[in-house]
Amino acid sequence: MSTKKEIIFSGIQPSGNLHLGNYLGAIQQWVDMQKRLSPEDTLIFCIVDLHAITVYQDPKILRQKIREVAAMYLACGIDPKNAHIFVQSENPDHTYLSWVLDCVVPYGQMLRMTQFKDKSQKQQEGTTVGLFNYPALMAADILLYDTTTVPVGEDQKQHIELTRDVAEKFNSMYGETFVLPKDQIDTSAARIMSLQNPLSKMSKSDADPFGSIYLLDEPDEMIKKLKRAVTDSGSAVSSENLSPALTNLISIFGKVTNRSFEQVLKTCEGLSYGAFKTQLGEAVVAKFEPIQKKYRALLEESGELDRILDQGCAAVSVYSSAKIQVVKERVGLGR
Ligand code: ATP
Ligand code: LTN
Repeated sequence: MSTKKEIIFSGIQPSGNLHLGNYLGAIQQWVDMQKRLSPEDTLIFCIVDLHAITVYQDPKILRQKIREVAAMYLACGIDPKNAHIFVQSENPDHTYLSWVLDCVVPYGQMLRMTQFKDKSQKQQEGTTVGLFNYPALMAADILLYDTTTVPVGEDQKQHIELTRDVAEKFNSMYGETFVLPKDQIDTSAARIMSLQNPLSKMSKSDADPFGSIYLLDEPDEMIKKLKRAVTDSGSAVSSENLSPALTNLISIFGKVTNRSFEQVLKTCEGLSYGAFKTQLGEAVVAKFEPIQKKYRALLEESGELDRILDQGCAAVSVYSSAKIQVVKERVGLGR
């Protein structure tokens, strides 16, 4: 990390079970950044429950998922001594700034958001104004803390571009207020694809359970899903003929064993698809078994989780409330 003070912010929606894409595209980067942290840097990881309700969530399940996502951050190695972990809806500064930004973001730019186009197509008449405004709330999350770097998967790139644009526009309308953040995308895991359809991304909201490996899947389930993963008409791993499905599986293998794509390809060259998938399954299980153990222990010790989330929220509120004061003054809100 550079010598300049970094403020890192990211979040995941508690909208379902976390999967390999969330881990490899987001959480693993966060853990790596934490290892390279310098004492002046700040890490903030949020459970973005207000974003989750842009698509209907069963209230009882949502409450449970919020705790589960928080426990999963910790089990994967985020250390509350280094990072603030908090629940988005517990800090009302996010919704406050979101409204102000709604009044700055051009409507035409919001219409171009590809995530909205995809999700609204799936929701049809269930599409809400919240789903449309989603990127303004995300911009608020990021801008409240003078965030410099946002580690995410590739699908979030456009939202971070919009965040920069809205920050720039606000600064030019009202005076220098927000820092322009940049994204950080791990190109080797930017877009983990569904195991059943290598042209669509692995996603919490995928209806086909065989498309995703969930971090809490039982070991035999993980192995079964990988065995069932679609490949192509070939029968053995060959660098001559790499289909999107095989490329995805090799990327996953590389990431869970800390090797490059090329290293995996070299050692697996010539292996039958069956043998390759068995090795991959064993590697995925070996990676997640210790995380699952830690996760279960954390959920049992529920007091500890609450303490961490309370402390996280108290700490971030100090930053965000100061920023809201500046925003009010700049915009002329209140007395
Ligand atoms: P949903 O299906 O509910 O929209 P999701 O599975 O896309 O959820 P998010 O909560 O939107 O997950 O994403 C959390 C983080 O995980 C983001 O940084 C996102 O870019 C990353 N991410 C999600 N899916 C993938 C994927 N398939 N590959 C790489 N990164 C991913
Ligand atoms: N939109 C993100 C989740 C998210 C987020 C953020 C990520 C909400 N606010 C701020 C980074 C920074 C997604 O992954 N779907």
